[in-house]
Amino acid sequence: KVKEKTLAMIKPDGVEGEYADVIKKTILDSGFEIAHEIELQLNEDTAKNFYAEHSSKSFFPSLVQYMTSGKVVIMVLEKENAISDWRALIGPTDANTAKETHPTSIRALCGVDTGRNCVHGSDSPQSAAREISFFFDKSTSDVSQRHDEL
Ligand code: DAT
Ligand code: MG
Repeated sequence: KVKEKTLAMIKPDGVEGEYADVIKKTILDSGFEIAHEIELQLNEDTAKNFYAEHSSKSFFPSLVQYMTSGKVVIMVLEKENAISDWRALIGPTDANTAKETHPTSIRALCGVDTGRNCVHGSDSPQSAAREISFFFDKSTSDVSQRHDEL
């Protein structure tokens, strides 16, 4: 079967809370390969562009503030059904819902509420393609040039 790629991100409170290693172990134990990985600090423009689809929402300023509050770890995950399987593994957007209904999910593990939910996952093949090329140079596995521009 054909492998699929998705974009995963450990958000600032996940990195600060030192959840990166346990999240990466969960990723590997769940059969994903980590094809690329970078750690960086998002600036305001990058966070706004990444979440452009939410720019008209009332929570947008706090989302941008949160996403620029510390370093993030961005990964390209690869396996069959990577997009939907990663969404299932992270759980619902609201970490409180995750704790109630998906107690083994990553957002149940390290999320706080709807806004601070510690991880991101692409929600569709279109989003995955956009988000992977947003952070990583398509033609090469050398990401340094691309992320130096962010
Ligand atoms: P997801 O991250 O599950 O794809 P989304 O795309 O609807 O969720 O929203 C993107 C991020 O925006 C989400 O991870 C956290 C923030 N967010 C969404 N809804 C929110 C709300 N009602 N209040 C505060 N932040 C919210
Ligand atoms: Mg989303």
